[in-house]
Amino acid sequence: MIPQRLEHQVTDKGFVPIYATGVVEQPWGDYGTTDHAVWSRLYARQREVLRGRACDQFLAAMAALRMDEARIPRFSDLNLHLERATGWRLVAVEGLLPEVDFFGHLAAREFPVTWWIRTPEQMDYLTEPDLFHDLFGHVPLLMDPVFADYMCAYGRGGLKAMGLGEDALAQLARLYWYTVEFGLIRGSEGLRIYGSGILSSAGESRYAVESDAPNRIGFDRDRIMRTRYRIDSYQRGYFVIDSFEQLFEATRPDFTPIYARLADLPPWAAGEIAPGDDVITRGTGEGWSDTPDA
Ligand code: HBI
Ligand code: FE
Repeated sequence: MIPQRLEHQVTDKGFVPIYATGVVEQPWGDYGTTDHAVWSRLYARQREVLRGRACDQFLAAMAALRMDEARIPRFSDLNLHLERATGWRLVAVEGLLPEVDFFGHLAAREFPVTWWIRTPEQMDYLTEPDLFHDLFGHVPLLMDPVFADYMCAYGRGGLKAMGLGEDALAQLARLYWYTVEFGLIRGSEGLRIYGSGILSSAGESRYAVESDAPNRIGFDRDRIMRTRYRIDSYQRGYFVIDSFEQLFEATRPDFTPIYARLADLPPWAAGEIAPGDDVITRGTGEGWSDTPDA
């Protein structure tokens, strides 16, 4: 899809054209020395942290994409690899999009990437997704054919859920949170990371795989869709898939009757173990605050 130019917007990076559904042109020439240095430091740190912690598909995709470690990549360069591998392409956006636009992009196999990068003071934490989270965290797995199809199915499911009300959207958001953002996968080498929220965080990469504090529970779609999550701390529970095929298969059925059935059941707290859970590790709960779940 060629985005339609709607208007221009003046930002602190200059005069940026705004396209339909939030798409802008990546203002690559406007990145400064500090922007490239932040990318480079974050990239180098995660390259070390993720060895032996990220799943093989992520590590292989990073090698295939040949992202520049010294400078922020141009989305147009990455699109050459992505389009050939799975038909996905990146579009630059200002930040979080309205759900309808976000789902529409995913359904069209377009991943919206926030074009701006955090400041050196925000190396370890920021409250909204930036370029490092979106590009480093989300984009490599779009090179994997099965994961790429899961993301597209999620977008189509999201568009459909928009007509079904808030309960359906809340359940679908939990599925996204506990898979795309904070998912773990188990293989022959043990637990590995595939969730982008973990992959883009040095602290949570170590915590999610090695800490005794969180629960780790075998993937269960309906259980996840009933589970609250944390937005201001590391997760209290992670859900563990065996393969991306398992993930994709879980999204194959029509969710409409599933949403209706689950809406009548109470939600699980973020740190809770539910009856019937396939408990891989039971967390100690160390360091959990008494603030409420999201
Ligand atoms: N927009 N750019 C962007 N990136 C996201 O990850 C995103 C979004 N809008 C909505 C959204 N995520 C959430 O509502 C998901 O749960 C769908
Ligand atoms: Fe994200």
